[in-house]
Amino acid sequence: MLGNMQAALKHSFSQAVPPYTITYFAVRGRCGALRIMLSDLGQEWKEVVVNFDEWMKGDLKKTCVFGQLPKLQDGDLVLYQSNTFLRHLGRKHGAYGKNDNEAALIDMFNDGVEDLRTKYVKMIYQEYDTGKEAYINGLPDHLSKFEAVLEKNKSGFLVGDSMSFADYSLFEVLLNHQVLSPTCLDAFPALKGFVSRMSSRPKIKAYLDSDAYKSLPINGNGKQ
Ligand code: 6SG
Repeated sequence: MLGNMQAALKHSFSQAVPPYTITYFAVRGRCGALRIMLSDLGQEWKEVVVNFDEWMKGDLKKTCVFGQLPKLQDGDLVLYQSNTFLRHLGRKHGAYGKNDNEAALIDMFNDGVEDLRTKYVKMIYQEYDTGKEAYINGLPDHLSKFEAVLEKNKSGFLVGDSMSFADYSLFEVLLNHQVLSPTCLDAFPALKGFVSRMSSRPKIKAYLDSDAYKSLPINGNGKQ
């Protein structure tokens, strides 16, 4: 009897607790795409917010595989590296293509997005005052590559005819770039259409309209 009750309690408890926990600083940063993806997939998650003073004590840093956040927990599985999170969710929730070839192309485009994200982060944290203008001037060169892909693949997604984790990552990086330079997509109708379609997916729209999203700065140094 007690065993049954315990089993029942355990069952209801495990349903009430979100399967995913994100541990990160109070920024969109490297969890922006992940949170949008979780929202669109209808997944619940818990946030553990780490502040600067707590982080500087070093105790948490010591426990992190690469000494950095974000961390994603999925039950007993503990992951680091933001693009690993996207791949994990892609695998679990059917957002990693229909076959190995599509998966390889999705990896390729996600790595292309990562290259742009890395350049963006470097400009934001290391050379915002001196390098922002040159960065914006150089953007069409990067954006035109993604424009060409979306123009060619008529489905509206980067690969095949369904959503992948790379689409969420591209979408989020484009949102950040529209904050940096509101007109940056004007010459790219396919990218503009992509952002508009992604933004109007009901679960993404609800998340982007939420305080949880709006209250977080894009970056940790107040620049955007
Ligand atoms: C910073 O670089 O947030 N992790 C960051 N910084 C702290 O001690 N390749 C992996 C990945 O994709 C990169 C991880 C990433 O997951 S992300 C980290 O751990 C360290 O290295 C950008 C971000 N910045 C906010 C921030 C961190 C330290 C200074 C500014 C928030 C504000 C102050 C403290 C915490 Fe802050």
